[in-house]
Amino acid sequence: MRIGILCHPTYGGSGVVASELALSLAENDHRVHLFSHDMPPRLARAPGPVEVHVAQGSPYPLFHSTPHDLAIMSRILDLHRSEGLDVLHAHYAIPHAVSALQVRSAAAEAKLDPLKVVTTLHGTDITLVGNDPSYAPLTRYAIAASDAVTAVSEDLRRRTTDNFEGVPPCGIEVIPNFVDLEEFCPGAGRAERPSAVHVSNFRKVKRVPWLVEAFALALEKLASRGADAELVLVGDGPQLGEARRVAQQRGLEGHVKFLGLRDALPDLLSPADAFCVASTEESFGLSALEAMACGTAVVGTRVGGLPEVVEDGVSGLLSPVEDLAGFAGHLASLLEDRGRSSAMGAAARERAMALFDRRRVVEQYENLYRRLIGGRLAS
Ligand code: GMT
Repeated sequence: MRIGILCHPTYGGSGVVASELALSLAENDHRVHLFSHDMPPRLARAPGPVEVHVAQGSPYPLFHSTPHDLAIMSRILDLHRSEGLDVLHAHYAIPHAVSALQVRSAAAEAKLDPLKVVTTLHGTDITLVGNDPSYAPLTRYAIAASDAVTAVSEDLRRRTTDNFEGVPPCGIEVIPNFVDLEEFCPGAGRAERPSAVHVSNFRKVKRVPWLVEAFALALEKLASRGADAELVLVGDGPQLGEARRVAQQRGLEGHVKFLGLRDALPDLLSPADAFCVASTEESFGLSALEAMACGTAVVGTRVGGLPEVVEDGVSGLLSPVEDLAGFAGHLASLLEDRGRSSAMGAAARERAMALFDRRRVVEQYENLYRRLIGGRLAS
């Protein structure tokens, strides 16, 4: 199949899923083009035969900001005219699903080969951005007009049909996120000092300062029993400064490490006794899944699709979103009882293998594409 993938060039989340999907499809001998306004970091480091198109557009005094979405749409249309695409797969509803639909109608107008649009909803494109009154009408249109819509969890499918009246639940297929089990795998063993790790873009929804507060409480519990631990924070974003301030106020120097943006995620995830996710919303929790594949148990909040990824009490411990003491208690218990954290980590790896194996999930996308273009492929 000739497949175009349209995504944000993000370090995590939908940018990673789109990049890994593009690489996997190319590995399965499809012709794959990826379109974005910058190079997605996961793809930049991979040698796979995906053709990447970075389109940014030209600045012009009349434009308030350079409209790279229009430049991307032009690039896709141009490529469709010269090489042809069967499927255009948009990751994140705003603006990509809208851009893909616009290309589909421009192609029809020009009597080019018909192009099928698949939209994958990732979370905040529905719950925050897409639901904002300034975008909601267009999000609703994008969902209704796509040839197929997928959501990364049952929870996101439910929230989409609740938020956007008139969208039938059967019209959205759940295809979960996935992980490469060879790249993300258990390493040589635990670090000597018990440790917890967190990876994110430090946006407000991730509540990193709250997590540092929870770690401070957990550390108090451990210290009262003569034990020690550290928290490793990986990533960068708007709440980094606030997280640093909380760490300083709570006297956590020497206990909290800020590593900034890092690529060597499996090496950072696998030695940890726990992976922490303190989000107020999480449609899936891809970094939690990557940690699980590395054999690391998750301490998290019971929000969104996270309970579909982490089996509470088996592959991790979840607590209600406002329960700081409960979260801290879970964290302390895994940092203190390394036998328990290892057993949960092993169960987490098993779950990642059973439900979220890259090869099996990519096959679900291929089947969806084939269903959409089946007749044409046969001819
Ligand atoms: O909202 C974000 O954090 C960004 C978004 C993305 O596009 O990067 O992340 C969402 O998509 C990920 C991939 O499907 C999911 O694993 C995240 O849970 C989801 N984030 C939220 O729902 C907050």
